[in-house]
Amino acid sequence: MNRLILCLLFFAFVSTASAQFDANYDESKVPEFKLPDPLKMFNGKKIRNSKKWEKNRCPELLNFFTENVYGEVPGELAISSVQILEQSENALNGKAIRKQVDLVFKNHGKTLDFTVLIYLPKSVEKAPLFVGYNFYGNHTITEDVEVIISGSWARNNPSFGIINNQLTEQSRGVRTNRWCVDKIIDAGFGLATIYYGEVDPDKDDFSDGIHPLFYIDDQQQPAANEWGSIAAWSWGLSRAMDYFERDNAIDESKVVVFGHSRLGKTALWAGASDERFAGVISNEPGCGGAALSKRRFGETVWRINNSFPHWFCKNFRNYSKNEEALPVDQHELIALIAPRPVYIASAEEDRWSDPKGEFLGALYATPVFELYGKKGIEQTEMPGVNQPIQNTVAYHIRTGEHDVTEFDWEQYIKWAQKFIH
Ligand code: GTR
Repeated sequence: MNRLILCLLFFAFVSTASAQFDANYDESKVPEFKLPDPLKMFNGKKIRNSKKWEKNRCPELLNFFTENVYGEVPGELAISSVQILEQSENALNGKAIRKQVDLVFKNHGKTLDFTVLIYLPKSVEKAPLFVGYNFYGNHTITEDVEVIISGSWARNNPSFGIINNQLTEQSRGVRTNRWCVDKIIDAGFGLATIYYGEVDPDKDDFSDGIHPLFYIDDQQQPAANEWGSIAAWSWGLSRAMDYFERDNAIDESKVVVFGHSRLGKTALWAGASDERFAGVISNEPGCGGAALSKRRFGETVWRINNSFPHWFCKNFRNYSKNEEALPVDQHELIALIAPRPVYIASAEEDRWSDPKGEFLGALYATPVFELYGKKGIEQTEMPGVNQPIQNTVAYHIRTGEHDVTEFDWEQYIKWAQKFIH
């Protein structure tokens, strides 16, 4: 590796580490703030029932998050063709069906495709399904040698054998720890996953991924109210859902969208903006996910907009170092999923994501679920570590760091078996 690259890597590391160091982790320094009431319209009118919520408040909140946080998708685009790249009735030692399905999109003379890897339990005729993105390619979630390696751009990670931004055989199975495929299949659920970089490479560059398919004339980037990468990734999940609706082996009424971290933010937005998802699991989504922005604990709106200028729409920058001006907060994003079940999870050592802020996001979303007679979070104190609260709104904080673990999946599976009907 040449010196310049080493220097750049060093500075990237130092600046991330110092960002995390500079952040506030002191509860006594959390500013005083007034949280918007999800059951009060922007004009002050109170919402008293689910009908009024659906007719008035839900649309105005959804509209605010669309225009000012994640960004609008500039148009509709249906799947142009579905190609089954590979399929087997004898996957995972014979207990599962495997399909690798390529979804192709065409618009304005441009094409994009992404591959959905699907495992379905043979024991179930029409399987309920978890769907979620992975960070380093479908072949990283399993040791299964038949899983096709994506040719799309990937962030370099020498420890996974990813150099020159290309995924390789060396990274097969490196993320099995985050996916628990066998447990999922044994519980009677299917699993679908997509490499997020195929929908939009995770870099501040709007010339690649799905965005250019919607550009008009010589447009170079989305407008200030149009989609960043999180909304683009959410869009991809909705298109995967379009496919699930066509696949007879999948129960499209029981698709739970899952994601970790930036992809946990994505899962929340996908669930909020597409009612076809039967439930949402958001693992350690932090700032711009489930954590309350107004707490300014750990990562802040300013920091996230600076470190990842492409994740949100440009309008979100109006709230950098200006969280008090936000007429919404992230508990209202969670509320948009009501009455469908939603699970938020934190990790004790993941202070950058603000576990308490994530818990409060779930807690303060609860009144909207209660409008439907559903149970949310009923205690105002955070539960102890490794002591999940599992209602329609579920929450846990486990020991350990920012990651997805077997403990997390065990809770998600148990909860889904109870709440996804
Ligand atoms: C961090 C970012 C977080 C979180 C995380 C991840 O660097 O600051 O918001 O999304 O990345 O996605 O792993």
